[in-house]
Amino acid sequence: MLIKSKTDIPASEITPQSIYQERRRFMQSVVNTAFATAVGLAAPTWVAQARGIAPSTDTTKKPFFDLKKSPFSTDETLTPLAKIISYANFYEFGTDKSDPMTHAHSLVTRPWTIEVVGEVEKPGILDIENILRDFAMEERIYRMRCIEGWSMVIPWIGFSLSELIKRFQPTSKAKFVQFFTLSDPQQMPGLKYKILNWPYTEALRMDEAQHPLTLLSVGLYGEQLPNENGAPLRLVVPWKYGFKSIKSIVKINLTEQQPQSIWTAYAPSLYGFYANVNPQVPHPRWSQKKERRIGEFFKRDTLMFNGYAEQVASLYSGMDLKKYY
Ligand SMILES: Nc1nc2c(c(=O)[nH]1)N[C@H]1C(S)=C(S)[C@@H](COP(=O)(O)O)O[C@H]1N2
Ligand SMILES: [Mo]
Repeated sequence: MLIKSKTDIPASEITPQSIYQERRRFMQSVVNTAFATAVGLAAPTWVAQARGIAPSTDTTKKPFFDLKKSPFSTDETLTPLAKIISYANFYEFGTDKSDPMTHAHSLVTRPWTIEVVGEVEKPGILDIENILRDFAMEERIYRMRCIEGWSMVIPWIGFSLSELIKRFQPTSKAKFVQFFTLSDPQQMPGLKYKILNWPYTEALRMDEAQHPLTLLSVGLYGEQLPNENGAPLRLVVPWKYGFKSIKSIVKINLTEQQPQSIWTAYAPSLYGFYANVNPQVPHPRWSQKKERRIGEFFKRDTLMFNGYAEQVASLYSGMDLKKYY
């Protein structure tokens, strides 16, 4: 076994990605928990390095080990961690892409609970620590496309939303799943600006929510979610525009009627309930035909359902996707 010692490599050469890639290869080839722990201790510094600040000693940012690799993963080039953190939409912290990096440190992610209510036999509250302990986490590398025309490839960590929904036993009336982000002006400076009708909410149809691709994410790049990307728990729906993938969830409500989301309430003609990635349905402001993969120069064609048509197209058979945009 040949492992180059960390001390042989100048710090400037240790990028989050190179460590991560090296570690992935390593984890794939050996099962050695003691050594994995030693390697893992370096992990919490990656996010801090990417932000250009001192490493956090926060023990809630523990890395993940021995993750199952999801077969749903793409093998496209990963977007660098520094880009994922610094080019983010999280309006609770401001509307610029870099605002979350400047302000999201004030988000307090422990203790954190998620309340599940509505059309369920067993409404209740889950603690994030229990979620991390009880659900089998896996790595899923997904494409993500924003309606603004940029895209990324992100190595998420999480588990299918369907696993969580199951626990609360939906009633036969449950047709939609609605999500709420934390709304605390003390922690979220962007809430001062009433540009949107806070709290941030989103919703999925029940079959979309239960689709195996639909992920509840608790981490990326091998460690727990950076605040900028929606710590400690956020939704990831890879065949829909980014705005559906709601961050920092505190409440889930199962409903019989189709709920509004923050964006459909803001401008129903611009933001539809479905928001499936669809190059054929233009947005008045941004064409949806092409996209810029962050880090690339030339634009690429946007794929139907963001390239996940094989898995999800059947959810919409018989629907006019120009009408149900
Ligand atoms: N609570 C909340 N969730 C949110 C947003 C937001 O402003 N607030 N922005 C959405 C948009 S428009 C996008 S493109 C994605 C971006 O996720 P990322 O920054 O992790 O890439 O988050 C979505 N989830
Ligand atoms: Mo977005």
